[in-house]
Amino acid sequence: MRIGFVCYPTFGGSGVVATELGKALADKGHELHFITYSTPARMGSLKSNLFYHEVRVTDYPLFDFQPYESVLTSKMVEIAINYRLDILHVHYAIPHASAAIMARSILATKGIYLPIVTTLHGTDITLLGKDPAFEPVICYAINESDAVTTVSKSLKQDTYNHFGTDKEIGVIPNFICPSQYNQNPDEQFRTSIAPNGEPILTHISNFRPVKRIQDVLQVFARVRKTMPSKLLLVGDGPERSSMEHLVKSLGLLDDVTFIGKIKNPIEPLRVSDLFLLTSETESFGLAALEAMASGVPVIASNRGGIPEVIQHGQNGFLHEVGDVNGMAASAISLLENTEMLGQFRIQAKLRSLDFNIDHILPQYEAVYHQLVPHA
Ligand code: GMT
Repeated sequence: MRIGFVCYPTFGGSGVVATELGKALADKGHELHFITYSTPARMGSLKSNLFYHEVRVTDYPLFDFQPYESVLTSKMVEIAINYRLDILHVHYAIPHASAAIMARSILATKGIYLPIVTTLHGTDITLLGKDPAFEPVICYAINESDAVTTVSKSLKQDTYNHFGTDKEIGVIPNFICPSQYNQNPDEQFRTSIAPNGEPILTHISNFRPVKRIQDVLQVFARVRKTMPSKLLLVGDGPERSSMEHLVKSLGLLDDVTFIGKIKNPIEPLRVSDLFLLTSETESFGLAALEAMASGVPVIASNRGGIPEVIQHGQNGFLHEVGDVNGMAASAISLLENTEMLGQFRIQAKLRSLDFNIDHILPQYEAVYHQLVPHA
């Protein structure tokens, strides 16, 4: 099948899921065309059936705001025609799904049928979806897509709640590729972070307010009061400098390391003992699943799709949003009990295998085949 993929090329969860899915589909023999404004962060090396088409917006002096959505639409039309795409799979509602609907209409005027699969990832529904500036466009894009999927049952319910749509929505969870998690930890890196063998707690995100990184720091401050320990913060975003100030005012400068954006989050996960995800909400929590695949239990908030991934008391602990005392108590109880921590590590890895890409990829293929039975 010839499939167009539109996604954000960044390190954000939706871009990562789209890129890994696209690569896996190409490995299975499909022809994959990524259409986006820069090379997807997790793209890796190109293959003969894996293409990247750049959407380049020309900087006309007339525009205060560059019309990216129009240029993206034109690119989708061009690629669909030139490469005879069978289907277009867009990740994130805006502007990808709305642009795709426009592209489909343009193609229809040329006698070309291009079905659109839209995968909703979270903030397109839970944050932007609530904003009247976007709501009508997102709702239209959902209703007009040929198939819609969400990455968790919780996000499906949120979509119904926010948009009052009766569109049929399939749930296809996010996934991991287990083979990426088989390497040993980099002991030199571990020693550089925790020279005396202290436990390492880790958080990875795009440092947006929804992640509540202040809670990560408050949890760590409580753990640090009880035992020598280290906190590794991976990623970057709008909250980073205020969090650096908070680290200073909590007196944690010697024990917290900000390592910024990195290409491969599995490297820090391999040296971690616990993962913290204190978000206000998460449609799924891909970072938590990646931690579990690395054998790292997770302390998290019990919101959104997180409970569909982490099993409380087996491979992690879930608490109310903002319950930093509860989260810290759970973290301390695990770190103080090496036998329990070992069990949780095994259970975390086992649980992650429920999300093996080998189970998930056929679910997407089934959606494509339903829309294009003869491709
Ligand atoms: O986590 C983010 O803020 C990035 C965002 C994105 O759209 O890239 O992530 C969302 O999609 C991920 C992949 O499906 C999910 O694992 C994340 O839970 C979701 N983030 C939120 O719902 C806040």
